[in-house]
Amino acid sequence: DEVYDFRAIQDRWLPVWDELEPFRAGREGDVRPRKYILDMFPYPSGDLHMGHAEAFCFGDIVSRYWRGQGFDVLHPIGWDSFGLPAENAAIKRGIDPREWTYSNIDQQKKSFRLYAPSFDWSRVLHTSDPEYYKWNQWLFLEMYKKGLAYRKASWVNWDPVDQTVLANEQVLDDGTSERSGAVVVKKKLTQWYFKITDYADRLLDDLNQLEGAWPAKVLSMQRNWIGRSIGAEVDFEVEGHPEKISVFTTRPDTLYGATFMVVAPDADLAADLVAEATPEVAEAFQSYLTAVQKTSEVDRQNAEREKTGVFLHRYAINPVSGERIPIWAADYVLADYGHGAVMAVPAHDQRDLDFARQFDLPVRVVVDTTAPVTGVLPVIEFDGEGVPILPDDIESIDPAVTGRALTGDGRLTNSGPLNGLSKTNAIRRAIEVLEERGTGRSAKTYRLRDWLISRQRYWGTPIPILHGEDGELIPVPQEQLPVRLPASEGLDLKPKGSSPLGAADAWATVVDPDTGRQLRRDPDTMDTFVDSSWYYLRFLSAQDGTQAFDPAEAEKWAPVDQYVGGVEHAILHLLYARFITKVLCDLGYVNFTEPFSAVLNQGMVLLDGSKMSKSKGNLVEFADELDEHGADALRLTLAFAGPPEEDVDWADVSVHGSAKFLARAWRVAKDVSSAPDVDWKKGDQALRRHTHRFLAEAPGLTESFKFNVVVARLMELTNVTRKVIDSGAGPADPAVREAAEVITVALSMFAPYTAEDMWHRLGYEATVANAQWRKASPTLLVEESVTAIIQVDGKVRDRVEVSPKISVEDLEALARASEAVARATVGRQIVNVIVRAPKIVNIATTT
Ligand code: ANZ
Repeated sequence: DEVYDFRAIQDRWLPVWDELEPFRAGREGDVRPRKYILDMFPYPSGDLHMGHAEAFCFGDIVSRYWRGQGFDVLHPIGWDSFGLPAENAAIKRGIDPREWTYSNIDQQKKSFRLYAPSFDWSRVLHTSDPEYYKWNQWLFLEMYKKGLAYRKASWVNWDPVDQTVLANEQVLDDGTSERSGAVVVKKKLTQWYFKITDYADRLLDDLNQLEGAWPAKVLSMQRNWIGRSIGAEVDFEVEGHPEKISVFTTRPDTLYGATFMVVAPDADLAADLVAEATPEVAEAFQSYLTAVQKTSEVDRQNAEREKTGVFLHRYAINPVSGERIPIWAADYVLADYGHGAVMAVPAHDQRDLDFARQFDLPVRVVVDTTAPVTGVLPVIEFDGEGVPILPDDIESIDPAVTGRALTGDGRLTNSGPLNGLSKTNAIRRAIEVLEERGTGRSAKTYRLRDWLISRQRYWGTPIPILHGEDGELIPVPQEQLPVRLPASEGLDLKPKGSSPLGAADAWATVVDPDTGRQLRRDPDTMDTFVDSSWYYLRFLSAQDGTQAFDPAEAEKWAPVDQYVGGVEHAILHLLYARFITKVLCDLGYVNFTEPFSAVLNQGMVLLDGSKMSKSKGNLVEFADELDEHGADALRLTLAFAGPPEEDVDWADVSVHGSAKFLARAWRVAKDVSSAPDVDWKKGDQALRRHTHRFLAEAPGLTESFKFNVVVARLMELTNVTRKVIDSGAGPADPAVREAAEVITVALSMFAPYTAEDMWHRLGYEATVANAQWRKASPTLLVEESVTAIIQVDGKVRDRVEVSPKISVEDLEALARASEAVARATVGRQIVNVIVRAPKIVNIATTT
């Protein structure tokens, strides 16, 4: 007897699929509705790993499902092939980053081919190809024209190991580099930025339209990252200084409680203020600044840290009270948030209070938090006995005494025109007062910073700008794109703080054909997040040499219906792709504002509870698993392991179990002995009901990503089918064929090779990938019935067909409604009814 042999099955069908190219989307004349399913494209470091196996398995289930539902599905693949790891590996091994990158891509392509995700291979792209990065340069220039790409000198995050700048997003919470692990320091450099802050409101507000379709966690991470604060901008005159200082505050209601001002020592403003200071003050400031520059951002934001600062011997004037307040520099104020300066209200802000207590500055309460505010009950704390803890006397809540700032609601006091108002009303009134006097206005501030895109590294997209000796910036004309990367031969790629491209003299020097003057190419390359911010559009026109993408194709396919990938991209990549999509929409290239209509984040593949890694020595190699168990068993195992959003522990799964099930399913198809045109209606009714229940439930389960449940239902249906084959009408029963076909089509989402072989054995042509899901028949979804007997005074009077699950009440109601029962009880009274659902009802009457 023939046995299930996954290797033979793989060898048999792979060449057939290569020939058929069943996953080419958008063929001429295809009128099916469309779906665009996208997996986050891989980075070519080595071969594919188990994480890839999992993510691409889920994306493929979704793709194959929608094909089976009658859609023309676009499921493309490409490589995110620029970036530091290639360069670092190249430096370490002395080989060309190009060679390293493309040989890894070849390896991954081979592995993918065997793993068999349903990719449209005609649209492959690699971001390191000039045909691709040419359009990064085009995008850059489009943004430059609109003022959305600009240069500025500022303090940037500097990775001293990789010797390159990092975006804020690439600095971890502990202040180290996401890439090298080095402690990130600050360095002042002139760099290129994309003006993402212009889009902050839209990036925030448009998240509302993704509610429910994106993971809630990702939405909240995006919201926090953008971090919008609403409040006011207040202008303060400075004695003996020509310019006013503006501060951002979320609490303009506390303006009368501002007893000093603090500026960030590293803000230009601070340098301005000490410009005319006495040598002593200037010196104290300088040495403080030097110390601050060695302090990490994280330490500066740590509220627990002891407050430090220097008095600048200057005074600001409170615009509403006219009060004169001292100006200090302190590092708890950040240079690049708001205006880099705060009005300090120590009574109501903890950081300001800590500072005031450290340096003996006045504290003035302007919100009486003990006074009740209409509609808001004061918060009272209770001790263990349930006795309210109340302050003994008013002094006990004085912040200057307790060291605790009063941040709650209350009534304004010591505040002139604001006295008596609640916090919310006082905020509104304070803004009105400021606006009337022209010394302030309502304002918003964001945590989001502009996107720093310059990198001082080799393996990336050259920035298409020429520099004149006078500092003039000249965009490279469109017809000269791409600006190709020079060969790496002869260049020192080792990080040294300036881009290796600057040393490629022949490449970097350009003579202006019109004027004959010498120009130099910008030596920096773009952050690779630029590459991935729009790649989903390039797939629509991957071979188009005349434009980045065809807007007509974008109209047909985009936005992406389902995006699948890791939660590690929850902030950066998704935010940048959303931003660039909005830019392209504003430029008229696309007619939608969000790139990804739905996102699925897969969990991680762990081993023994921890993340797999080479250094831990707990790596399960994808290639080994693929070789040992075959693509289908591997894919099925990943789908069956649990909800896709959750982590999978490889120690807990059974690939053997999956392989056994595949063999069982395969034998069902092999055993079917009826012809394809057999009349299903004549088949075993119980099996047919089971099959149609599966057909009714599997689509909803698949669409809500409950792949593991679908697999479980498939296993059940396979077992029931096997029982019918081994008994009753046997393999010739038409219901057996029906079940086998349904199993085959559904199984093709998880195990395409096995399903293809089953499809062939059932008498059909390749490929099962084109087979359509059948609709569940409503009549077969009605439950089986049983016959209930109704007796009156011990005599059978009626029989009714009821559901085996009928309730006692329903069955009694049916019995009482029976005409036969009515006839049998004429002139009598029912005194007792005993119901044994679903079989029997006994009615007793007065006799
Ligand atoms: C006066 C005030 C009184 C404030 C009060 C708070 C409470 P979020 O919510 O994070 O936006 N601030 C403004 N710019 C700053 C900077 N560059 N570095 C450090 N702190 C800065 O915080 C806004 C508040 O943070 C602002 O409101 C300001 O202090 C401070 F009872 O102004 B507030």
